[in-house]
Amino acid sequence: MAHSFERIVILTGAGLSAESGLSTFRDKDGIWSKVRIEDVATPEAFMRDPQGVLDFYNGRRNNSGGVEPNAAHAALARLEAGHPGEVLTVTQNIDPLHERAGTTNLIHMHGEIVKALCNHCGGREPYDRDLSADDVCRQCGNRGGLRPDVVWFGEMPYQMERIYAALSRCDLFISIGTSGNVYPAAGFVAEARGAGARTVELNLEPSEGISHFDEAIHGKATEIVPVYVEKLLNGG
Ligand code: BJW
Repeated sequence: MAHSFERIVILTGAGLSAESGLSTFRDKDGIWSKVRIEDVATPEAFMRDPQGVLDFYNGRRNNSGGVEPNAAHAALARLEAGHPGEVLTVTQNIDPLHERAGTTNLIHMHGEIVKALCNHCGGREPYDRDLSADDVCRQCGNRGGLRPDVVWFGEMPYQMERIYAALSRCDLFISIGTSGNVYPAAGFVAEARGAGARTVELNLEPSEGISHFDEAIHGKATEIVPVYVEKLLNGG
């Protein structure tokens, strides 16, 4: 009988949403070829130029509103629904496409573009409008501290304890659409492998972490993820 896994952890990155029309970061025409990380994705950038940073994310929020989950998001939701064991999806993506495809056991480790975070009180709220540098927080009433609820360089990603606990118990780790440049996410494969999990990469091209994977399938997410998921759901 084919091997079946009990506890699966899936890590996803920008490549998963690329075919929905959202830009990746480090590909040739990616986001970091157009803006500098130091200007938009650090707490220092926000202190220096709050409205500039808010405008960048307002554009990203507006962009993600009209896009739809693709066949790879849908396949991962089918895996969660149909797999008899546990499936935890950890995404680095700030877009809402996993949940819109139906995934529920989901961690947005780099935050969510559809929420705002108050620098004054730490409160979070759903936010689908443009943020401006003099908006007032509905929870504490302070003006000027609202920012997108996203994790910038130098900030701690969300729910790390829960993620490491799942990595230490999983028997299959699947990394999809991520270049393996950004830590701590880039270290998850080594963590899972160290705990005895089988490690699989599904990506357009070999990632930085390729040597840590037991198996790699390279191609477009919408083509390779559904095929891989069907195989898993059929016990292999
Ligand atoms: C396809 C495809 C298709 C394309 N089908 N595939 C040295 C100095 C300073 C800091 C550090 C340092 N060394 C390590 C650090 C820490 C730092 C870090 O990792 N830096 C590295 C760059 C070196 N990390 C952090 O700061 C993190 N926090 C942290 O470590 O906390 C601990 C701590 C706190 C305080 C003090 C000390 C320690 C936080 C990282 C936050 C990352 N934030 C961003 C922005 C989020 C908001 C936003 O979206 O704007 O997250 S950066 C950006 O990169 C975004 C992504 O989630 C993340 C990962 O990118 P991803 O998803 O891998 O995208 P790409 O573009 O890189 O890759 C896409 C892949 O898809 C490619 O391989 C394509 O081939 C593929 N692809 N089309 C399938 N159709």
